[in-house]
Amino acid sequence: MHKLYTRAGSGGFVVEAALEMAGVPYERVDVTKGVEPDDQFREVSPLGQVPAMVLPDGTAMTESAAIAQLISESYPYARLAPATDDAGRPDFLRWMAFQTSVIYPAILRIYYAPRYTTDPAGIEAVKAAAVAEVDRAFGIVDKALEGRQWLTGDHMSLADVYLLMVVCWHPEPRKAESAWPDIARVCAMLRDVPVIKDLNVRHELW
Ligand SMILES: N[C@@H](CCC(=O)N[C@@H](CS)C(=O)NCC(=O)O)C(=O)O
Repeated sequence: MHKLYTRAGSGGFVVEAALEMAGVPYERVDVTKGVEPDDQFREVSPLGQVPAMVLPDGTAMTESAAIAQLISESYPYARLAPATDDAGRPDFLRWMAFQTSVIYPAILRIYYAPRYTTDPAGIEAVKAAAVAEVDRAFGIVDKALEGRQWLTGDHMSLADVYLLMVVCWHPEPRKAESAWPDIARVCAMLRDVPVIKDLNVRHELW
């Protein structure tokens, strides 16, 4: 069985959504924020971060986007991502990578700002620059959504679920409604998907 190290409100959200949408049973291990990781968790996740997953064959994996993508490939019947020969595949790969390499790290700079400067007086500046970077990135995603239903075209994918998650982490979680209307539209559709709605009872993202 898959074993998922996660925490409410964390990047574990997209992985839990993927497993649940695919109907894959998994064991959830809740990792408490701020508590020094024990040796077993550190072995699975050297940075002590969630999500981290141990596959049924014992392989350990970190990185939310990589885990989500692996699940989509392992259970293609769930249609969590466009197939490799689908026209939506390049967009899927692009937006998963963009979100995990541009948006997620910028959000970490907001909430873990002291890690990103050796100057205590610079913390607020780190946060302000990170918010500006997140806003710029959401502007790019919003533009890409113009005239299309989902990030990859006509079918919802994990790239959209990832987007909902990172939008909810914005320090002004309702900003999408006024600033990024197409992102707000996609998020509204997702909040009505039963699995996502149920998952939010635990994650309280919105
Ligand atoms: N690149 C990683 C980032 C994971 C990450 O930063 N997770 C946060 C929670 S959302 C965490 O566990 N932070 C604890 C820490 O860094 O000490 C991913 O995409 O999974």
